[in-house]
Amino acid sequence: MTAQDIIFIGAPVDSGKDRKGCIMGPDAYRTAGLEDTLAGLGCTVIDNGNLTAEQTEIPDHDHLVALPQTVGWTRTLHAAAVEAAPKGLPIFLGGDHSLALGTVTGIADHAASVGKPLFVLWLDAHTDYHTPDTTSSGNLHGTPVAYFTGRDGFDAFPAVNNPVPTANICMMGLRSVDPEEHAALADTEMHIADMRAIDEFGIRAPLAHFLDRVAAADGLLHVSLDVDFLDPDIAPAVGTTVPGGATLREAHLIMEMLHDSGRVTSLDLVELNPFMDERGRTASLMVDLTASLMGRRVFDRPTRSFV
Ligand SMILES: [Mn+2]
Repeated sequence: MTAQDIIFIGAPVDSGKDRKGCIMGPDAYRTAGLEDTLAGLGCTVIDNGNLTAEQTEIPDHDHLVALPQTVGWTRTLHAAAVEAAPKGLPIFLGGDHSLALGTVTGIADHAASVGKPLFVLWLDAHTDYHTPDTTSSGNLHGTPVAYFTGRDGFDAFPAVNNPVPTANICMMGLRSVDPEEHAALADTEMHIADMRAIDEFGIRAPLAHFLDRVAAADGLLHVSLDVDFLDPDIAPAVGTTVPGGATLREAHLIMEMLHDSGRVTSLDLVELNPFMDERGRTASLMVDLTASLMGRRVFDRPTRSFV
C-alpha cells in the first residue's frame, strides 16, 4: 500500500434539495472514525474542518431551491479544491451532491494547470445531468454533471473554465434517469454502466475499461460517491433511495480496483443524511468504502458490531 497525503474538506452543503440533514454529514464521517481509519492504513490526514458558503448578492429564484446558497457553495468549494489539490488527495466530506458543482470544476482547473486531462467516475443512482432549465423539482443537487461538462443554463454560477469532456466521464449504478436527462445523454460520449449493464456484465468489465482509458491518457481521476449508489438495504441514510443499488461486494470491488489503479486524485462523499441513518451504519459503510479505496482489503477489516 502506498501512503497518501489526504486532506479532509468539510462541505456541509444542504442547499441542493428540500429535505434537510446533509449538513450533519461531515461530522458523521468524523464520528465514524474516518481519520483514524485512514491513518491506520498509513495515510497522513489533515482535517481542514468545515467550510461555510460565501455570501452572494444573487436573489432567490422562483423555481430553483436555495440558488444563492448553492452559488455561494460553488464559489467556496471551487477555491478550496484549487488550493488543496496540489497538496494531496482532497476528500470532500458532504454535504449533498450540489457540492460537486464546485469540487469538480475546481479539480478540473487544477488538472489543466498541471497539463493533465481530468476523468470523473460518477457512482450514483441518478445522472445528475439536469440543467436549471430542465429540472422539474428545482433541486440543484441534480445538476452538477451538466454544469461541469459545460451545458447551458447556469448563468447565475461562475463560468466553467475547463469543462470535463463527456468522453472522460463514467457513470455507474444508474437506475433512475429522467426523460430530459436521457435525451441529453444520448448526444454525449459518456460511459454509462446502468444497473442492467452491471447485472449482465458485472462491475469489473466496465470499470476496467474506463480505468484503462484513464491510464492511457495519464489522467487525473475524480471519484464522486453518492450514498444512493448503494442499495438502500445497506445504506438507508439518504433522501433519494432507489431500490436495486450496488451491493456491499460490488461497492468494495470498485474501491479496490480504484486503489489498484493508483489513479484516484480526489473524492467526494455525498448525500449522507445522518438524520435518516440507523445507528451510524451508513456513515460507517462509507468509511469502510473509503478505506478500501485507500488500500484496505475487505477481508482484513475488523468485524463490526452492527452487522
Ligand atoms: Mn447524485
